[in-house]
Amino acid sequence: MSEMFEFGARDSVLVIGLGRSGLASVEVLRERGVSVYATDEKAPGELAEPIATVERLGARFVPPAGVDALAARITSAVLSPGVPPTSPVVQAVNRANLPVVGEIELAYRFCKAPIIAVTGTKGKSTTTALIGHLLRACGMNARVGGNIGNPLIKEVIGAGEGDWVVAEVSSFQLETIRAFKPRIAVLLNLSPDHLDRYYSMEEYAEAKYRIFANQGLNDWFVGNLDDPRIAQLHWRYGENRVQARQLWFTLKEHEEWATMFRRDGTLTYVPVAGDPRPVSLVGRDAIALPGQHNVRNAMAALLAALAAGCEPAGLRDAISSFRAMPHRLESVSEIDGVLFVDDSKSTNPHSTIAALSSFQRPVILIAGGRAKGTAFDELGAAIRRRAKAVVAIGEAAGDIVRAGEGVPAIRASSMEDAVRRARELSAPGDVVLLSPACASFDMFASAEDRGERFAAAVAALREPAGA
Ligand code: UMA
Repeated sequence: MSEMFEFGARDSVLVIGLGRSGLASVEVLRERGVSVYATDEKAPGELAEPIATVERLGARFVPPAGVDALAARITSAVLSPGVPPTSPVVQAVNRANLPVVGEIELAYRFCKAPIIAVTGTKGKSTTTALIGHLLRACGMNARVGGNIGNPLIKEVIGAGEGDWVVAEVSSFQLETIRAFKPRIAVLLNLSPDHLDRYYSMEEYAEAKYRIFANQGLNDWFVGNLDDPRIAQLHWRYGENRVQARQLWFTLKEHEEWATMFRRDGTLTYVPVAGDPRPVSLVGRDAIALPGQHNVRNAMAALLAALAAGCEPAGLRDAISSFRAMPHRLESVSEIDGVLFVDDSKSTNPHSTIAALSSFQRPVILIAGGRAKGTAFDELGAAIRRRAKAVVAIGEAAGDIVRAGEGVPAIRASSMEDAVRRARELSAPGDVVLLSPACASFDMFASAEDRGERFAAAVAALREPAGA
């Protein structure tokens, strides 16, 4: 186990990055009487607001160039997930041999409640929210946070020993854990993503595997047996790297090592204690989320909830009342028989491939944005299989058009233009699907902003200009 260091009144901590994660860390550390310095590599002209917040909280802003000199006066640093370890500020702290951890580690140190942590390339937020929903429906107190949007550190403060904290954790956040040890770790799937930050798929997968690195025999690991990069963690298929008790799920009808599988279309569970006869848990129809990938997300969430102590009977009712989250295969509107679906949170090709296979109707795909170093070949094959037409946007528009060669494609200059053109290409019975396969930052403030602009453009189709 790595060395333990404190975050107490005698410590001085540098918080790096002043977005949601960094500002929440400053706030909680200050509440605990820690001396806090904060830095951010944004252009000085854009820093007025975060500096004002930091100062209001009683912390001091230090420009990046001042971090080398500051290093002698601090005991550790808390790093925001979006700041890569290669950043000059992180390098300056490393040169001084000081511990650098992330907000997730900080949250873990302050957390009294057991943690359920969820990671994977896609489906993290849906699964995290679903676990929170299932636990609450079973009468437990569950707080949900992390990569899903609200910093985990704010959620753990106030959570008691009898509560649960459900955390969505990204590979970026897992890079900077040390002692973080979830009671239940969920690993959903692994496909290429963030290859602008990682040198290889292997390096990315290793960051994700950190979710179970500190787990012991009393903890639980929930894994996807259908994903080869995860199945290899099962002793039967490869290395036995997971110390925790293991719960595996598969979409197959039966699989010897699975704790949850499908039997006659019903999600079926093999109890790990007591009577080992399989229990029919819920039918596919009870899960009001489109796509096979969401059946896997539901299996993972059900296993996590069972490991947390939920009773199967309570889970049956609970799962049917869960609805899609905003910007994740969210039906926005139906106009003259054309369904408009917002899947703006699909920021990598594999999410978009899953979205394309979720519909049995012709799809007009709106995709593109800022690519994240991932290849588009597999997406191109899925476009050819599933899409009737493509409307490409943003920096990656050319790559998307090239990948889907053979399928009619046009480029659009804005979201409004893209929605208008997709509407022109559509016929009753079609789906217009925004599922970009890319990050949003070339044209929008965030993936949420992109989804909202899509919904607004769809609403405008109902009200012709000047009406
Ligand atoms: N910054 C630097 N140097 C850099 C990069 C950024 O100083 O090299 C500064 C920026 O100027 C900015 C701040 O750091 O002021 C932003 O920090 P951040 O990028 O870590 O963003 P936060 O607002 O703190 O949001 C983070 C997560 N962002 C990332 O991981 C990129 C959010 O996940 C998360 O919801 C939030 O903490 C609360 O936990 C978002 C995300 O895109 C949704 N995650 C990636 C994904 O899902 O693919 C991993």
